[in-house]
Amino acid sequence: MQRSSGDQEGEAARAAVLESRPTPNGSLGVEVLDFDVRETDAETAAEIRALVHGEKLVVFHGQELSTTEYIAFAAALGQPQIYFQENYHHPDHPEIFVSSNRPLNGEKVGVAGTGRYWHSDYQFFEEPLPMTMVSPQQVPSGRRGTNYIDMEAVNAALPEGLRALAEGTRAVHEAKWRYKITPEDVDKSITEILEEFGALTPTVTHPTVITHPATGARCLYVSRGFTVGLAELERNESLRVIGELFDFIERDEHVHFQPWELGDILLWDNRQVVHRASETPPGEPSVSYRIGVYDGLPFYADEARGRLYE
Ligand code: 7UC
Ligand code: FE
Repeated sequence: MQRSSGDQEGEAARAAVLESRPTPNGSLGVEVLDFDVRETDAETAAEIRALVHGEKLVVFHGQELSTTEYIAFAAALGQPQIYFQENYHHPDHPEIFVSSNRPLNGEKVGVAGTGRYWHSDYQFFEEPLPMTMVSPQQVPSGRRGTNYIDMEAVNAALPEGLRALAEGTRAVHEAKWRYKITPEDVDKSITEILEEFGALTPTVTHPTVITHPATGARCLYVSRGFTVGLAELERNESLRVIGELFDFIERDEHVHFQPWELGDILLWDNRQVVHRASETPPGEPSVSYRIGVYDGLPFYADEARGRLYE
């Protein structure tokens, strides 16, 4: 970050303590050098939040943290989230969302293979999750990591026709199609499961293009994972337009792959990127710990806040 002269107001204006450089082989994000996240104080926390808002993805390496130290880092940055479904929780630490295909102390823990589709976390709630961090605990051999797409860049690159169709609309989001069956669901019909989970996660809308509350960046805010339509368009037209948006968003040239190494923490801004977990090769272990962080700002600056869909 640049040292700014004089003005001590605002997070981005403070003198930089952290050193960072662009991620190697990537088009998105920075990696922070020589910093132990256990040393995060109020000033470095403000600087990290500003770095996430400015760079969208921030990667820390070589962090050997206990679960409590990991949660303490999240708490230094903001308010750690408790995920709304308990079956995702770490048994001793509800702040930790566990994506794991390996038992912990002989018991199934968390959910195996989460987020293997393009999405932004909590997009299906009226107040989505501003920041997510993920720390891999067991990394399978071969290619494993998280894919990201910069949605400010995508918005700027949208073909004129698509932009005109999306501009001024609200996108409709639902979680129920991604619901994962739990032992309690045995003997229920698919319809019952959808109704029950749909009642817990009612359909919401957000502006299709959102304005970042800290930077003013304009970001396309839809994903194939959770977005089911555009509210103002007739059903067939809505499906056609979101299909075109998804195909444009997911073009190979828009994708940044961030590989996982043990000791990494990947921290990103859900307002500005969509992400997708890479596949784990069959039989390989894959365990990661996620913590969501509320960064103290509204999710977006647009007046029309998230609301239920009528
Ligand atoms: O299992 C998953 O893919 C989790 C997904 C439904 N939700 C993650 C989130 O925070 O939006
Ligand atoms: Fe996710």
